[in-house]
Amino acid sequence: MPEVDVQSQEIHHQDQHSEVFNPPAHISERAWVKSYNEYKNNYDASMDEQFYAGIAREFHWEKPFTQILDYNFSRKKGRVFVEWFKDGTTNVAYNCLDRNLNANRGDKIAFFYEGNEPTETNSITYKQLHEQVVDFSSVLRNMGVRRGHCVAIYMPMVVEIVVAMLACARIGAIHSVVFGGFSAESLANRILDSQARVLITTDGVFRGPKPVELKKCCDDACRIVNQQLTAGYNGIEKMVVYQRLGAEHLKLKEWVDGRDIWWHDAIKQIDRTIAPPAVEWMNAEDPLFMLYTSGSTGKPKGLVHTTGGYMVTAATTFKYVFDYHDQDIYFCTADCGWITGHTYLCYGPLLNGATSVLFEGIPTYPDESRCWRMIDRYNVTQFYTAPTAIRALMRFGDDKVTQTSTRNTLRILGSVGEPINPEAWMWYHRVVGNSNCAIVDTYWQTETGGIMITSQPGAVPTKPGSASVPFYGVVPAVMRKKSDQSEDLVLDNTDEQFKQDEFYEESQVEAEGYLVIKRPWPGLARTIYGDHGRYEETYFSMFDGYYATGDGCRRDKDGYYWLTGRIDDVLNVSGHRIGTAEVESALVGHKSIAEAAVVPMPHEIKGQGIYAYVTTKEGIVGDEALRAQLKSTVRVALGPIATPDVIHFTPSLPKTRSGKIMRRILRKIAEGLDSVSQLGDVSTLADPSVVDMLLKNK
Ligand code: 6R9
Repeated sequence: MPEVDVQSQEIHHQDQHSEVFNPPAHISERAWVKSYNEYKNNYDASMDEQFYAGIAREFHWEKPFTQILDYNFSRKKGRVFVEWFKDGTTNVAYNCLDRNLNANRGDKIAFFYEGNEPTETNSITYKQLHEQVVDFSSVLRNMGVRRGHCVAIYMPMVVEIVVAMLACARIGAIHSVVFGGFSAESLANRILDSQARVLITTDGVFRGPKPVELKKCCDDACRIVNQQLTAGYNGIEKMVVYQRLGAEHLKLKEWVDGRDIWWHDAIKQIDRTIAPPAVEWMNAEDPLFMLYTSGSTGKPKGLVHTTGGYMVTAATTFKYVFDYHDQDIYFCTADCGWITGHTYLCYGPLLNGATSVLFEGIPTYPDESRCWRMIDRYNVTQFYTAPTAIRALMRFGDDKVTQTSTRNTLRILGSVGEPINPEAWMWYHRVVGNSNCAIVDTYWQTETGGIMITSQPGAVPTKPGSASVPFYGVVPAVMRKKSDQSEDLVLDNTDEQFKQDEFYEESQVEAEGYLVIKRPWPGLARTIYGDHGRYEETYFSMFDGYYATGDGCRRDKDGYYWLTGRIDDVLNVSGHRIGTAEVESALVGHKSIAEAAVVPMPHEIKGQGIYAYVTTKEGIVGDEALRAQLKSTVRVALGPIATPDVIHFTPSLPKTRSGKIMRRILRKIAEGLDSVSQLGDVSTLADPSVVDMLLKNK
């Protein structure tokens, strides 16, 4: 990787936004890593596996590891596997809590909590959090949860979601957090896949002015689960309900005696005469949690993260990327239903003994200045959010930020979830950061466990729109097509078979193509729960010997990476991954629909919106009423985030002679291209007149 000329404020190639921002001096001075050279030296050192072994040894290991890394990324050579610190034993919850108590952080605040209403505030110290986790681990143990069992969690952002996650980790149970905005059906599918017997939820929650009935959703999910039981699996046997609202807000419509129990009652029932369950010492490669994410096919994948490697990646990336120091107050707006909430709200901060702000509400309630006021209220030093939130808040104007807060304590502003457009980047920098903060655009995935590509705030100059350079131990590469007409990177399912030998790894610094990673870093997910074949197929079959991210990218002359978006059938709506196949299958579930094809469309706030082409069954007219029904069908099946923005009725879909839908054409029409000449090659269509029809019906 070439040196970046940190003196120059301009870069000389054809970038639209060519400004380079050097790390502010006041940040570099106190940062863990103070210069590009220092970053580069560390990066070079991280090419040796001893680098992460050294970091791993800073944590408590009940039995020290003697092996560092063993792996195979090549299917041609056999089973794909990755093992870090394999013969060691440790416990992540112990390292998050007990280790901090031992380091005299017992009275340090772990979380400042702010509820949906700004008046609902609270805080919890490391000691108190530890007590709650130990108690809740007793509750789980009393319900028969043992090492290796899976526990499902469906909760809003209350402190108890972290308690539940850590209590699982403490006794070696695998948590599976399902985002509280997912539908009952999605929750049921995830429960069935993981065979969880215990489900933890809340009665409900207010999201802004709107009540959300989580317990009801769990009841519905359990009904769906109960219709699909298999030998040896009896569905949810225990549901623990944390009381967030109480009876005055929501009448619980259903209460199954013997199955359902209030969280506070379960705590009361703990037998204090017997010792709480001891910390379960886990092998480094034992699962810590699983988390579902959408892929190109209909069924969500339960990515499995293991103990030792994930712990090391979460802790290290948090420390360096947010330049976390002991007195800092860190605020991440992510929900624990997503990987960002796992790594950068729960595990990363706690492993560093950090103080964080945990926020239940939404950035626009009671008004659009909520987050900025919170930054002042808690003296936040690092703020981490998503481009979709930045764009949404930007729309309300600078005054909403500048007239309500000073944000003087801020040092670092993070972005995650999708590429951040330079306009939003500049606003974040200038308005939120008073032109005095470092921005870290962090590229990573559910699969990667932690941040992969980013700038370190005190060390690496930033270019708006580029995630910049790889983190320690991460070796990205760009795969390029030999016959590079570089038309469209996005894979089309009409590409008969993806032909590996048409690709090569670009050795030049400047390159454009598929982003892959060449060797394992500790936090990589090790498998898909119950389906290792699918794991190998999804991530290691495209390019033998490489982990395929599913993203396209460009690498500039300075070695900076510019992510260009997914190259598979995955949408990124407000930073959330949604498989086109999931939406399509929900749409064709409606009795009036024959076929559906879903593609992304540009969306000002969400980044990508959902554009659905549907054909109706014989004799059925596509009208406004049907449109509304279809939207609601998808909402019920998958949850509100998957609701299509546009439903386009068409008599037929563009198909090849072999009957495959040509999504390339549909994507271009959704992007607003409206003449046949702009749509590329349509000669392989079985019936080219379909295109005219699609354009006419727009
Ligand atoms: C952490 C997270 C992963 C997908 C990923 C990519 C996109 C995330 C990004 C980014 C450009 C960034 N993505 N961060 N693209 N710049 N800084 O979001 O995980 O929900 O699994 O999504 O999100 O397309 O492949 P996940």
